[in-house]
Amino acid sequence: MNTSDWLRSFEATSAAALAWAPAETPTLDDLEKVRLRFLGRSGELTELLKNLKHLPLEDRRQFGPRAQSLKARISEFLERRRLDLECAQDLSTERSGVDVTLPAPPSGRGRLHPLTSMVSEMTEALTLMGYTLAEGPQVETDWYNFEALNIPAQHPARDAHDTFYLKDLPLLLRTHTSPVQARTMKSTAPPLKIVCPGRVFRRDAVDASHSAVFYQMEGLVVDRGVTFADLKGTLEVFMQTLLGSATRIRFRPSYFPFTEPSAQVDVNCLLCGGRGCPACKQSGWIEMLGAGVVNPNVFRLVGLDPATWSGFAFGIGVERLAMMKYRIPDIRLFYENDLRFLRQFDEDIV
Ligand code: 2U9
Repeated sequence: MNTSDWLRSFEATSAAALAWAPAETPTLDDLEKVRLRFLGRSGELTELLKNLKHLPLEDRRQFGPRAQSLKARISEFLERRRLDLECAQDLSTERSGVDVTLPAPPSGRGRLHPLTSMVSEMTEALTLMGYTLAEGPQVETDWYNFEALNIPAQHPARDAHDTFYLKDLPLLLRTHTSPVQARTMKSTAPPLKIVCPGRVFRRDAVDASHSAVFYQMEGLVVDRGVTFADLKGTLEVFMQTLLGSATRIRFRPSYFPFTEPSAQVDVNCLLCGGRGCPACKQSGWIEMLGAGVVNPNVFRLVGLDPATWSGFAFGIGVERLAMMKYRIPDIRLFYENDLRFLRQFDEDIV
């Protein structure tokens, strides 16, 4: 074969190779046919390369590299298409049983824990009435948790607080949120109107209505000339905001070391509408809050003059309210994080 014959073949092969367009959806077989046509043992390019040796040295030097580069281009192109095809086949539903075109399953939207939303709702009911949020540490000193609240050592009220003490430290886990109010009264000059929600701890035996960890919300107002009537009006509006405008409350005498006089406050039973049911022990009322007029001793302990300042305070258990509002029979449900329970509180996604 002379150079001009070789060149003619080379041009024809190049044109054929460059004109070759894969079928729209080539199969692996299509690709193999193309590979054999050009690069097979007696493929068009293979033959050309074999014939190179019959050309004069000069011509070999000139045309050899062009033929090699065409071979490399075809090889590389076919290899890339082969990998694409294999990949597509692996992903195909038939092969893998997985339809990669399906939309991903919803990842699930998080939401606030029902107790967190209950706390927010309760806090908002009071901030609407002009209260400010106040928070404090969960680990407290004996002074803020007890002494400042008129519960000195040996006071019988301490027994009811089954306290967790920290090992080797003069500290405890707060048994109520009242130390937050004591701290605020010491740090901030009255008048004050604060709402103090938070986690509290008691070494109680756990059952359907007791948990060693629970949430409380307390409110405190300190001003000149505050009366028991202000307390009654506030709690009525507070409960009506949370439970509906038909809600009624009633006061019964009680005792707390930090308030005098003190009261237990009941709301009419939501479950039976006041007619009487097992939840309200047939009375039509459910005990919901504790409250009272701030004891002058508490003012003195935090450095305020009880002749000038007066106030009222109240406390409410968050779980207890949520249990009545959502008819939850067992406090432990709030702390087990069973998704079947938590999902019942999913908000509508708009
Ligand atoms: C200061 C002065 C007075 C807070 C009060 C209650 C009544 C009360 C309980 C309700 C249910 C706690 O979660 S519960 O068990 N709370 O009955 N708390 S008056 O009085 C204060 C607090 C701080 C300085």
